[in-house]
Amino acid sequence: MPLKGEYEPSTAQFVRDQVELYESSGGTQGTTLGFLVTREEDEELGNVPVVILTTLGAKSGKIRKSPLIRVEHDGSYAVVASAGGAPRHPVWYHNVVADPRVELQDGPVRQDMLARAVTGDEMAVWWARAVEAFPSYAEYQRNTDREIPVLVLEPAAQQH
Ligand code: F42
Repeated sequence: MPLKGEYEPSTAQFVRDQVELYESSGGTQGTTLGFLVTREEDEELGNVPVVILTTLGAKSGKIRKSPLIRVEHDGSYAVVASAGGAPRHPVWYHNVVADPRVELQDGPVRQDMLARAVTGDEMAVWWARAVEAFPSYAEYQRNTDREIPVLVLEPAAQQH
């Protein structure tokens, strides 16, 4: 069931712009890292694919949308709360911890998903997949004492 509420764009202009282009193009444009890095860097990185995570604001109850690196395996996804290696978790992470019902848009496909934290061996498997998709994650983790959390998203329809 899609999340209900008033959309509140991010305070970061590049995030607002990427979400706007991604959604208005039906997931055909703005679908790579190009908004976070230069076009040349994006090409060098192999045009890293990006998904849009929709969460419910833990305090405001508003709809929040965050472009994130696409890390997918067999229909499940991981979202990595790296925030560029910042000392604090990104705010969207707290939203998902507070309410695991999220939406994920991967290109033209938008799904209701349920999020769960992963630890131990499962975390190691998903972390390896994340670093393979975006090697900078490993550098971010090296540069911060904060353990960068990973949440796995599975289609809500499959869970009863
Ligand atoms: N960030 C990542 O962490 N991981 C990625 O893989 C990633 C990839 C990526 C690719 C492209 C791109 O353009 C951006 C990318 N980002 C990635 C950045 C990501 O989209 C976010 O901008 C970043 O992670 C920071 O997320 P944030 O939620 O901390 O954003 C802040 C700036 C923000 O929007 N703050 C809002 C504000 O008004 O200041 C509040 C947002 C919010 O959810 N508020 C909650 C509410 O209730 O509404 C309050 C929650 C609380 O507990 O305070």
